[in-house]
Amino acid sequence: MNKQLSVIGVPMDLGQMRRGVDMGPSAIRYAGMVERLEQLKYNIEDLGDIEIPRPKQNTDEKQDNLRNLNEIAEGSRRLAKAVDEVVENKRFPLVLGGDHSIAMGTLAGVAKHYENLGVIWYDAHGDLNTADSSPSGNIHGMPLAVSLGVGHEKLTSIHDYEPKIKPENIVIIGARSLDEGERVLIEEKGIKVYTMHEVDRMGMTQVMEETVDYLKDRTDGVHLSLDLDGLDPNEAPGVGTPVMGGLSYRESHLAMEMLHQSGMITSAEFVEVNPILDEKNKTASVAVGLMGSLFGESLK
Ligand code: Z70
Ligand code: MN
Ligand code: MN
Ligand code: MN
Repeated sequence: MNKQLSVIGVPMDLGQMRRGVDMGPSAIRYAGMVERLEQLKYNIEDLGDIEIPRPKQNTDEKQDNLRNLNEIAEGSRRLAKAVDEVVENKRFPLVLGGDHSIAMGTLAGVAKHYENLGVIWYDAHGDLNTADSSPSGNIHGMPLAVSLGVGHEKLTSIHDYEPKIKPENIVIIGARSLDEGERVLIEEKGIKVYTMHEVDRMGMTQVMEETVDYLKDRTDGVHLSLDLDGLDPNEAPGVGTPVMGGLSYRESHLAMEMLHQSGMITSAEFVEVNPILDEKNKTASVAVGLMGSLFGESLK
């Protein structure tokens, strides 16, 4: 794995309705991220936080079923530029959310540098909605569709190219809440999904072996987009949209350890940590622990 890490915080809370997720980057840093990764002999450069525009209109107002469209598009452009520069400098971008809408900017910055960027989407949700299919108008439910080039032009065109990724290079893990339009898109595009049903039947070991196997031949880099709500809310309570029956702490560490062993991860983001909804920074600590496993902590 690339030992040169650049950390970028994204205090974004405009992609959904719960305030507080903009404090996610601070909570993750406060949980000891830098110290943890320095122990693993990484060189860490913290680039601080991206400035996110404040919405002019009331956040409750949603134009075209796309709440805060212009502010999110602008924030994503700024993030894409910063991430692009990190990859350009041959460093590993580690992005801290913020709600999951930030993945549009992260992927825009990363995918430019790869022919076939793989994406592991570790999440209770598919985040494959469009303005037409979204039940909420919340853009954090749309970033994976947008990155495929499906959605509003102001979002799909971020960083001046599209699409960012190809459907056959995506693996979704932990899904247990998919809207009707998202199921249609998964079917239409042939996206690989391991729902909780498959995780329970096959076990996380086989899910990760298959995921690594599937991505290793077809991709030239892999981005991990980890939404903390992929985990069970008993173990990661500080998230805006908890869904019961999630991936366990143990399964998640195993998944991160196996990704480390694969050596295939070239960028990562940890999103949806909301310290206001958390219990004593538990979810941020879980995020930092998972980073530890992803970046190579081991007991032997
Ligand atoms: C729902 C929507 C979502 C995250 C919730 C929820 C989407 N599918 N994404 N929490 N991270 O509103 O589109
Ligand atoms: Mn570049
Ligand atoms: Mn998500
Ligand atoms: Mn989610």
